[in-house]
Amino acid sequence: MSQKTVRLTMAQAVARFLTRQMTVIDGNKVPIFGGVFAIFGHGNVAGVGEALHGIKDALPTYRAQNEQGMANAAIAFAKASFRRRFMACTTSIGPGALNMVTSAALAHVNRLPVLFLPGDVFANRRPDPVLQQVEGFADGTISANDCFRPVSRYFDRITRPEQIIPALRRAMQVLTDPADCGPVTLSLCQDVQAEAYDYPEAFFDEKVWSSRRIEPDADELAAAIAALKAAKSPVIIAGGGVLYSEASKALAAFAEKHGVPVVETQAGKSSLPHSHPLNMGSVGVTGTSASNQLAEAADVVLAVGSRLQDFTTGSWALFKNEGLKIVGLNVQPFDAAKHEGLPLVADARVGLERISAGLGNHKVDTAWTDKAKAGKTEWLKAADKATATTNAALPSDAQVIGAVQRARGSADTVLVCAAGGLPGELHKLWQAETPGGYHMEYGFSTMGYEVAGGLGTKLARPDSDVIVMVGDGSYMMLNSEIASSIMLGAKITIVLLDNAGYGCINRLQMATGGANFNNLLADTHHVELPQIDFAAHAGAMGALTRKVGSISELESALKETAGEARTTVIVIDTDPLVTTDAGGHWWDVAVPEVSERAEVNAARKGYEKALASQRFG
Ligand SMILES: Cc1ncc(C[n+]2csc(CCOP(=O)(O)OP(=O)(O)O)c2C)c(N)n1
Ligand SMILES: [Mg+2]
Repeated sequence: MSQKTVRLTMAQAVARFLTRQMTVIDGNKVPIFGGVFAIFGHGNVAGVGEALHGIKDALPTYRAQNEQGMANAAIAFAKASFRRRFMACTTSIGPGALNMVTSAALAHVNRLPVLFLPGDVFANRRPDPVLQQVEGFADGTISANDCFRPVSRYFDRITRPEQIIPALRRAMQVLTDPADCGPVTLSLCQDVQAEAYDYPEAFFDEKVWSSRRIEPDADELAAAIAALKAAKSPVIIAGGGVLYSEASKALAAFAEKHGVPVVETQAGKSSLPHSHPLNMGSVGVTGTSASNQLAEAADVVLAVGSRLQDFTTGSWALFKNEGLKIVGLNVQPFDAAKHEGLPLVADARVGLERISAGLGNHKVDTAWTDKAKAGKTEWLKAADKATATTNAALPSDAQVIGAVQRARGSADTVLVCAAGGLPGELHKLWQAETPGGYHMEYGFSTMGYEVAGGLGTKLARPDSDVIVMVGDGSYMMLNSEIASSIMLGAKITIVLLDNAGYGCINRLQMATGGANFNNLLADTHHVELPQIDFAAHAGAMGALTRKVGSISELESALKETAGEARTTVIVIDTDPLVTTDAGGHWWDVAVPEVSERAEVNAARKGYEKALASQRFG
């Protein structure tokens, strides 16, 4: 059999292949790759760079400022697209490539698809060692890119041009697989990028990908139905999998029909509208009192699309019911069986529908649902109090959240955040009405994700009002994609809360008995305290900026700049010490067993007491 072939470089084959991968969104066929972020250097400019130029009308290339930033933007694009679409990122070798490793881990933890195409050293080894080559004394096959291996769902190094055929096929399979989904790294040796090969034309045939919905196994389904039928006090934990499965309607129908209250993880928040009577809000360490009192009493927890990380489970001290049963409804068996759960390996939407059908008209005793509703009413009073404006000299994060909500909270808003004190406050207090209206990267909680994440979100959802809330610490770590957002005309609004340091870590330090040390700028070793003019800094990158002096000024600024086409940064000074007392739960942070500090010894006593309520499973 003679196959029709086309002679291309390996990099040209990659580029052409990417343009042929499609998916269907709302009935329209669209490219599954939303674009390529690229920072060129030796190792990708000649090979991949030439190839991307050749296809730039079919697949746009975006020039970013920092590899970690662009990778975070690409990952945010996938998250905001509910994993239906994703992006590729290409870098030079060495430092350019390694700048993406943190992002690879971020995507790995959060189960988000992204295709990394770092350049690699010469496969033929003739010019070795090339600039930026890491030389292993004992292993000739090692390059810097081996760092991607533990944080990639699929890693491959391309040392011959024809290897790209199976590698790209496998890459697409991983990127589109709901269970194995995560970062793929194809490490492209620079000489091989430029090498020509006669590729089969069929390799470039258009392929339309759809999302697989896994049906449950009959025995697992029967066990899950039996557990829920017997439950007196069931609770549903809605994780990110609910959003990725677009299962919000099925979840609402399930909760209403069977009277089961829903609590939300950081990744799962916005699964149900905040106003839904059975949405109890956030759960766990940053949970509402409404959610946590139900979780404490629950005899059956139906965990839907959740990794059950420590913030969700209160480090496994949250659930107090002796006979607790966890039903793990998850596409990934690894997650479904956690903590001796009854696994129900299935797509979230399909799983909810099948359990519901099995339950028929079974409904939990109304006393349990009424308790939930009463708890929510109580919580909403506490939340209103926390977000209301006072005449304190410095506002709290909660008050800033209240202002952003009042000024710009709508069905079109997407709130983006990742690290610092804000995720906890937002988890408790932000009121999201639309699925995906809350975009929190809290699997890895990576400082510096916020601004870049806002950019990626805007690229995925150009019609949304993307609002980034970020602390001064996170902003200082990575802010340069503000310039990219200006270049791309991708308007985001950044609310920067300046409390002059790492407020949340300072509070954690105090809570564990530590001295105030090296977190707030005032507590650092310094010759001069930095007085950072954040508005001037962001303005220098082209953003519109405002520095506001109060909550009411913030609200006005947010309203006035809503219609602006340009990325806007609004800076407000905040109190580093105040957080919302209501709600919340203990979190396991190991306190030193011996110390010369009396405060540490006291904290250790409290810690040991708390450990006693931890379930070990
Ligand atoms: C890349 C990275 N480095 C360190 C941390 C640990 N960390 C978590 S929050 C935080 C401080 C965040 O400061 P800021 O953004 O100002 O928020 P604040 O705590 O003041 O609300 C630190 C250092 C992290 N999550 N990510
Ligand atoms: Mg801060």
